[in-house]
Amino acid sequence: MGGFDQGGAEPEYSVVVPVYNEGPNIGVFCRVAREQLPGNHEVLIVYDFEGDNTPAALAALGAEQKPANLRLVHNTLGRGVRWAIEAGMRAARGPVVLVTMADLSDDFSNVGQMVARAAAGAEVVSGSRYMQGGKQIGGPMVKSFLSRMAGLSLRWLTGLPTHDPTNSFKAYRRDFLLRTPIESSEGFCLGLELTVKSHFGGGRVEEVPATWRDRTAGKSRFKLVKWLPKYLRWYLWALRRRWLW
Ligand SMILES: Nc1nc2c(ncn2[C@@H]2O[C@H](COP(=O)(O)OP(=O)(O)O)[C@@H](O)[C@H]2O)c(=O)[nH]1
Ligand SMILES: [Mg+2]
Repeated sequence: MGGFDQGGAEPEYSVVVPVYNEGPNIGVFCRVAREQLPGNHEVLIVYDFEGDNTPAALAALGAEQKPANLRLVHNTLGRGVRWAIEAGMRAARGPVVLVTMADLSDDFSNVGQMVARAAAGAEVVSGSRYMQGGKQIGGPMVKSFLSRMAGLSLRWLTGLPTHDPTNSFKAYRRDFLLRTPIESSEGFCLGLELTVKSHFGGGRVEEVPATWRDRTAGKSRFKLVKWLPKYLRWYLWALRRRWLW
């Protein structure tokens, strides 16, 4: 990837990784990030509370086992992944912010393309499991089904230019994030919120094929029943924006 001077203060992109007791996973995450993330970037690991086991596990790693530009960010905005992601976005220094997960649910093969498209003007670039070339492996059937249906139907009903607006694996332009308040109260639905806000605000939304895998270690903290209404809010918001005014 071209772009910024490797020695400059500003990285080409920032990688935001929310963590909740990912001590057992973070070493492998760091290795894969070192090996596979392209270009000049920084990695921001965002934890919520002092007792979280991720910072200690990171401290036990040698410098050569971690991404070169790693920053640990203590999220003080509020507990939970919704606030952790925003804390990471606010701490990011690159012009493009990539959100991904510590359990390595996202495949990094197309990160270069996602970042390049955001750098070229797309406000939101969705990693897309439901377009040709994308894949979803494992995870609860109901969750996958609802997420796929939400994405495909929104695309048909509102013209949203991605098959997969609910995937959290996305690249955002930081200038778009800075002028777009996040209203979602919890969970991961801020990804859907930002995607529909960009599109209906006149911004460019694009997608790149992505593969998502369920975690192999630890437990998912995704609360399907509790968070469903939060997704529905932005689903209906998009429908109204398309058809009522
Ligand atoms: N900071 C923070 N990160 C969280 C929280 N819950 C989950 N995460 C992180 O969000 C990412 C995805 O979480 P996960 O439970 O695997 O969700 P799933 O992949 O949708 O099943 C992982 O990196 C988690 O460590 C939380 O309450 N706070
Ligand atoms: Mg996961």
